[in-house]
Amino acid sequence: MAKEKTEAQLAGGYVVKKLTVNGVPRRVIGKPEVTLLTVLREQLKMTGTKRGCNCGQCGVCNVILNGKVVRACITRWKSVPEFSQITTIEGVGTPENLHALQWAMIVCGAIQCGFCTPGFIMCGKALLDENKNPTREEVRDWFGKNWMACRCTGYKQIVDAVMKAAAILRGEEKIEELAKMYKPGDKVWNSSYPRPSAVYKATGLWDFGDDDRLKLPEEFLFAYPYALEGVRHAKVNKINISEAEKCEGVVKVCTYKDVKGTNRLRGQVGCDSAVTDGWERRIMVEEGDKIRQWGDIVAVVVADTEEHARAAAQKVKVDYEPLPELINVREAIKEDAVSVFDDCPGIDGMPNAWNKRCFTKGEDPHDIITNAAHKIDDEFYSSRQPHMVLEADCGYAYYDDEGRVTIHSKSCAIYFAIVKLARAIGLPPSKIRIIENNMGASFGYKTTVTNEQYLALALMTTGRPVYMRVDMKEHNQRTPKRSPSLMHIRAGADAKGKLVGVEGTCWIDHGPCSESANDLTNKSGQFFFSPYAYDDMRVTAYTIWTNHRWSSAFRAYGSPQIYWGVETAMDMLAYECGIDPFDFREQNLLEWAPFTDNPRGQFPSGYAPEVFPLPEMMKKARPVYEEMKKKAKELSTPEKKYGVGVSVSIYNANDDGADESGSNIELLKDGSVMIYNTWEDHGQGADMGTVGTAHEALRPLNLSPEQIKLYMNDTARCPNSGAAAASRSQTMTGNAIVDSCNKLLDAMRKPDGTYRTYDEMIAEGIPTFYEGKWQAKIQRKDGSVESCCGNDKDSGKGIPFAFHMFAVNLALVSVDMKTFKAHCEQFVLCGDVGVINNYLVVDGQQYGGVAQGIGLALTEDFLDESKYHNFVTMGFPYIKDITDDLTLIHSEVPRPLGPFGASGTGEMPLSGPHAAVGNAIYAACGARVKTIPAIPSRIKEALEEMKK
Ligand code: MCN
Ligand code: FES
Ligand code: FES
Repeated sequence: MAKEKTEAQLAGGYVVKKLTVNGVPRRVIGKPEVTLLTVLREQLKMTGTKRGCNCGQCGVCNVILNGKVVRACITRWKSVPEFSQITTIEGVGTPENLHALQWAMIVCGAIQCGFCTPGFIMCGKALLDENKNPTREEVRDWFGKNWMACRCTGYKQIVDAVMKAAAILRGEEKIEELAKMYKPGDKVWNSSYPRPSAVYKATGLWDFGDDDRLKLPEEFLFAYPYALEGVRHAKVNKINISEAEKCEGVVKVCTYKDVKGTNRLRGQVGCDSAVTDGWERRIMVEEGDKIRQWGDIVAVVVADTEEHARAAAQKVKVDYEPLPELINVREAIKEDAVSVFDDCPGIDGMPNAWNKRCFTKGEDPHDIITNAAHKIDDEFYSSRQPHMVLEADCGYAYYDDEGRVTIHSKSCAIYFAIVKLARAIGLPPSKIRIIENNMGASFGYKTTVTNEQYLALALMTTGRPVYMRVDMKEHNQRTPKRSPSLMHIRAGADAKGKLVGVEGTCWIDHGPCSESANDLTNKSGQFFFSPYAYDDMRVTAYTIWTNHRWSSAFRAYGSPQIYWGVETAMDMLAYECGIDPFDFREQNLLEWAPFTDNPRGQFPSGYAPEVFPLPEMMKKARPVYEEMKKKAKELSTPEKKYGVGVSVSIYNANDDGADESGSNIELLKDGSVMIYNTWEDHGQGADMGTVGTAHEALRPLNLSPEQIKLYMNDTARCPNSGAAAASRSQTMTGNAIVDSCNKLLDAMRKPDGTYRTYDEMIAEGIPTFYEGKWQAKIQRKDGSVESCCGNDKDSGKGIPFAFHMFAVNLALVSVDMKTFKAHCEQFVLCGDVGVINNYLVVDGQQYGGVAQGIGLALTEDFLDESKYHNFVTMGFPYIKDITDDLTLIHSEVPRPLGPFGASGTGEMPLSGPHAAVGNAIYAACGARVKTIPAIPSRIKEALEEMKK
């Protein structure tokens, strides 16, 4: 303290320091214990520096302090030396005058959601300031040492960017050349044109929800949703808010009694074969009802400040009786298990295993498998993967000028959110407006409502605008996760290694919420041994109620679960047959037979995909596989063993059944166009997707990409494009964009084939605004089309999907035979996503998806909420956990009904990599791990099992 007095003047408990911030001398006042991050963001409004984990585990808050990169969230104001030089992202470069690293991040495709981008740029700049000639490994070590986390990119393109920036700084490459990469008139479709938002993300100017908070009008209140810490299952007798109401700054303490509507959120939206509607999900816990999971909200405290709201929440008293907790699927399906919904009106006495979905093909294969020359019969378990976004849930709400409850949030399904909310909060849909905030990624959890209901409640009960955020710990504890799946799989092959029958039962742990359970549970059947040919199949899948986290969408929804079981089973069967696992898969590929009755050519739902590029993809992948096997053999020692694993996966690129999308276009006076749609942007690149597609559709107009303007993701102004889910936007919204562009072109086209100007259109009274639409359908050989439809619940028959994506995954993995730790050393993804709109985007999607797949295979899990609430305990894959030896091999087979031949890509790269990694562990050391993540104890256990 004495030392501090000499460094700074003390004034009323505040510490005043003279500093230079981004070259500007300033006198800054802060409380000694607050963090540098708080001073920068909350006081100086330098929102380019982000707040993520807030505990030193992600690096989004990096600044350069006296030449060293520091994480501002763990740097106390009192420890910042007086006269320090601080550089934040705002001081690195501007859109007109970018630093080399900012340029490089943009043109290397290293920016997706952009939440981590300022932090990486600060960290990378600090390295380049000292070393202009780093090796890739030095860059990776540097980011690793500095706890840099990115959930979107898989890191490879970020390292590419640092290497490129280093080359620019050494004078070997010129920024001017990068700036000239695109020339007007060039094709934007099927190119590497950088996404429009990248420049703002690279300069810290892209505001996310919590940045907006600091720029909202002063009258916004703060709303804090309160849940009982550690309670997963309990009968609630009484909720007492009287003490909380008396606390300083409190405007209102809301309970279920304040909810004007049914208090039950609608869950199932857009599924045409739903047996559940999700009405059991409460906004607020009711007296006399139950808490069914950690994080069920009992009160929302609205106060003048966050501090006051949080303090008052601690005074809410709940009288409850604890009940036995069902936190895993094995316990929940026991005969004598307590029922999660024994006292829920409408679903009283419902068993924990429900929503039975059956898929059948040919004969019952049970005896066929029993009598087969080779067979496997085993159980597999896939984990509760956490999404681990770097931006915690936040949002705000107010009444707009038309009196609508207007909610800004991270929603990636803004029209669905209205349907989910309306009856529950007691408003007609027309009185609700949702606007998507810039998102620090979602990976699907925001397909549902997580904070919108509390924002609406706080706004409607106080009549005053409100802001809400939770900290990262609460975010992780309360948001939904990927459903774990327990799978019992049997499969048989004949003496030559041909599949003769497959059979499975799957139990999907969905937590205490039925929302979207149909779609998810169906995936187990839809993709059961889907890349392969066989005559006979039976699959039964159940949804299971438990008291663990409720399940939401997570990238590749449902497919990592089933491919973990199926692709591990295929591997085991290959070894049983004595056939190389690659050969075994290749010789059993689906005998693609569209529009026939041949069961060997069709998916379990009884239809064939629109194209089937897997045979060619396997051919391309084979030499790579052989090379990797050779490498594994050469590298293996008794201490460290190497092996190569393969998996094949297929996933859909539109929503189940009757999916549809809309997108509108308007010709503007200056000859540019405005596109209106709700292609929500998690970070995947909805802006680029829209610009690339529209630019191609409008090529006759010879527009520059800047002349394609975007008005996106506001339900009051944009048509319903559906959710940015199911990898459906490029196909569904892409087609709607093309439809609207075609209508505009038709209207603008003159008899001589040239195009009218805006003024000519107006003069001739021709409308300048057009609505585009698209419905999911398949095309028959004779050109006729048939609409998609959902799966029959007893036979599984249906045509749920119009578009598909394909992957062959190859992993080279090492296993340390002392520690039993596995590491993925090399990964090759041979993928087909149709014709590619944008290579930077697609590469980024695929690297990032593979990284999440490696994480799923080896480290990521979400068990007890009291421990699994930070990135380290949840097994976040940092840069050194993800190999830099990542290769993508693109096959671009055009889709007959895809926009310019495109399919989707978002979820393809996360469907199968984990299974390739698991199979590589077996190839390396003989440990057959059947439960992911394959942590050292499981590998050790599997090795011991093998020795028995
Ligand atoms: N694309 C392309 N060419 C193709 C196919 C797609 O250039 N042939 C581009 C599209 O233009 C788009 C991107 O790839 O920019 C993804 O397109 P698509 O597969 O249609 O997926 P959506 O736009 O519907 O995005 C959702 C999808 C899903 S379901 C999840 S979950 C997801 C994901 O994409 N979450 C993400 N990718 C993510 N990426 C980031 N960074 N953050 C998330 O939260
Ligand atoms: Fe500071 Fe994560 S390290 S916010
Ligand atoms: Fe890194 Fe999204 S781009 S977290």
